[in-house]
Amino acid sequence: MIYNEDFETLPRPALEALQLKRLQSTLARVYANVPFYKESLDKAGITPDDVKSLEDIQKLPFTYKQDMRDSYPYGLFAVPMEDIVRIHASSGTTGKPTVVGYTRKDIDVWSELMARSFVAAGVHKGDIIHNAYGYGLFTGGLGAHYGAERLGASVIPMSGGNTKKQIMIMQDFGSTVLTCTPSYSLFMAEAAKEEGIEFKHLDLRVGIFGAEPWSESMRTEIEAKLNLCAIDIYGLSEIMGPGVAIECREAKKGLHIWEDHFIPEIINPDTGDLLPPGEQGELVITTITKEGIPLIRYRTRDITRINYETCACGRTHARIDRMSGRSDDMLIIRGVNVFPSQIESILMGIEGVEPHYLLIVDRKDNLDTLEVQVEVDERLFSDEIKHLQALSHTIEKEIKDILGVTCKARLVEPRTIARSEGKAKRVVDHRTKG
Ligand code: DLL
Repeated sequence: MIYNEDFETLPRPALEALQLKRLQSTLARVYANVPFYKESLDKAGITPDDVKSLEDIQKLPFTYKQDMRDSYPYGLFAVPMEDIVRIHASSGTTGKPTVVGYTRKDIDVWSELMARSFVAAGVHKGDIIHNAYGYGLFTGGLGAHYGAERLGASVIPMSGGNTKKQIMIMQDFGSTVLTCTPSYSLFMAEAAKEEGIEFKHLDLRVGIFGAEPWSESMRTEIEAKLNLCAIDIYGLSEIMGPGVAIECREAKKGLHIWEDHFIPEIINPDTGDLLPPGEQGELVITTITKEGIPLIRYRTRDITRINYETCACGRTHARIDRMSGRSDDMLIIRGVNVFPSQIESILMGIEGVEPHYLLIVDRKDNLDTLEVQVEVDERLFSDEIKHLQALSHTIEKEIKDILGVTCKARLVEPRTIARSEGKAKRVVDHRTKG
């Protein structure tokens, strides 16, 4: 099923023509209304009229998260405050949050793109959507909520937290779709087990998980534990919120990015040069219909690949790969680059290891150290010490063989690693950065 057949299956030449038209109009708007963009285009010696083809986008300067921080809170807004009907913010790890504003039309477009995303994931009007993304400044809760209402499904506005109650509601209300972070879904699976409730007896069919990196092996684990089809959804508040891209149920191979509203590019993060399709690099997004806070060539820091091949589902919009992580979350351990998701993939492939882990990075005697704390199966934990030692050894060896990183595996008892109701914290880095 396709929600908006006309736009989602638009032949690429028509799609690209639409993108160019929308890009030109966005540039004219930001040049006239946002001093930051007037300055940055003037500095680059470009006027909106110089953009005559989609390739010309490469002439435009990038926008960084720091630019949003520098203009905190409303400096990059392109419309007067009286036209802003909603404000969200993303909490960075340091300093002030990044603030975004939406006009009524922006909310309308966002709702449509979330509705499209739901349908791509196999959700329909008759579904009961249990929405456990947090409601508040975070875009997850309200983004999914408005999309569910636009689709006409029944949405349960749970937000995160109170996990036991979540399970009861899911069971009693007959929820068929679960929306939350992948890590929270596993926490729910665990809580249900403690309550003696089996997911296979619930009505859940589909889970729409995102807001944090997760691996293909984590998907397998979630699908087995929650007895549903797990779909990856991507988004970021700076660009809109959830629903920038989603996997289609038919192929489950890459996330369609809604190209009639966003222009994606993959660049080499060090040089800023465009990379050919299929090569891994940083995702850069230009919004081409947003009114409140349009962004030109926004550096997402998310690492992925792009694929323009036609998809089995009939959608013509490009697909991006499951995110490997953010360039700023990439760990450099004794010179080797590692994403937490790569370690996750290895752990999930090892028998007896549970999907709860924490990476502790430190520096001792000028050498980086990595400790991989991971929970193990209850039965294993009460097993003989030599089995645990063998398991630690396997983990250390696989990580060394596959990623080239030396680590120390520390097996911990079930339920010792903190659970998350939102985005999971996977890394504690004790090294002083910079
Ligand atoms: O996390 C929006 C969202 C809500 C997406 C619900 C999906 C579902 P922010 O809080 O601004 O917005 O965080 C955005 O989260 O740049 C990525 O690094 C990461 N991220 C989001 N979705 C995924 C995903 C929301 N599916 C940042 N896989 C992004 C990996 C993701 N990382």
